[in-house]
Amino acid sequence: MLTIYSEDHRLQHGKVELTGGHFIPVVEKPERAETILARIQAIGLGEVRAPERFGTDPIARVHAPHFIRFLETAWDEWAAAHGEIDALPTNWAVRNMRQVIPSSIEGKLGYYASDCGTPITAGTWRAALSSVDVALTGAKRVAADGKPVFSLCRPPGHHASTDVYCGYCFFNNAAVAAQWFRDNGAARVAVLDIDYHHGNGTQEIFYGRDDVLFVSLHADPNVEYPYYLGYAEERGEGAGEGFNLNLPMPFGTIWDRYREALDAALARIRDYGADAVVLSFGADTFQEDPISQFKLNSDDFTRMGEILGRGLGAPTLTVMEGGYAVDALGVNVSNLLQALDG
Ligand code: Q9C
Ligand code: ZN
Repeated sequence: MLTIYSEDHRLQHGKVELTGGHFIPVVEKPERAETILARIQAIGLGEVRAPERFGTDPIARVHAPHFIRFLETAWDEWAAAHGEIDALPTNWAVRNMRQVIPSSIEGKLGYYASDCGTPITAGTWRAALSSVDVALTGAKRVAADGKPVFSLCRPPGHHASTDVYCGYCFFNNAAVAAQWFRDNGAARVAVLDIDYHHGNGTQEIFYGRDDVLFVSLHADPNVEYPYYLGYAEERGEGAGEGFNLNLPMPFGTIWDRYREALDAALARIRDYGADAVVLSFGADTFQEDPISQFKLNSDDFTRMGEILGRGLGAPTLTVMEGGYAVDALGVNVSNLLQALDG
């Protein structure tokens, strides 16, 4: 399988996130992508290619222009006020206040972010742009010959919505790629999100639409991030009603339970008749993931890949999302990709 990879991801290396009352080293770190790349090369999965540059136009098809502009300028505004230290928000535009965009960078951070775990650094803008390029280059290849492609995106994307960044995500790589498929000949696109966390950003972006089906398997948001979206009763709205399927599962979920949800997801996608599929793939469903509570093992990723390879029924772009057990990440990701490739 062809892999698309850019070393620009290293430009995103935040120092700390606020978790459980402590500032801890950011869990979403460059070693993640490095170890996946090393494993792909070690097993000879296939060619590894650098991305083309697409610029911001395809991003603006799913993200608000003012949000794109904010991410472009946030570091300079922050550094002018605070110096060379990661930017984290400390105030939020919650329910009982107004949705205004203040001119102060402090106010903007709280307007555009929804957590205190997604630092903006000197390299965030370039890393986030490159990550989208990695996804789009993969999409272009899939559209050209129908063969599966792996876009080794970093930073991840599925928590980023139209105009909010969070959950280590800035631009929604999978959503930009799905929209690119729509804009380049695919009438119906399905996004299957198998990251441990609900893909709240992708859901929000496509919630009112029937031309992009969103299906997500994830930990129950009652007890897991992102907490405020990802419940089973969210089925889409307006023209999009019936085109959003959430399959939340409890802490401790093992393969037998996961497989049932995967079968339901694949049945929905086949019934939809997608012309292209974007697989938002997080390996944080792994039993040793440091921030997650599912119990899949490394062989389960092979099983998952086999089922996906047989069941997706349309040309598939796999986009990397989460997965934080760095020691096993290369094996888990390559297990899925090798099995997916048949
Ligand atoms: N410090 C992905 O897997 N944790 N994102 C919030 C704030 C957020 C995970 C804690 C976990 C996000 C792409
Ligand atoms: Zn995740």
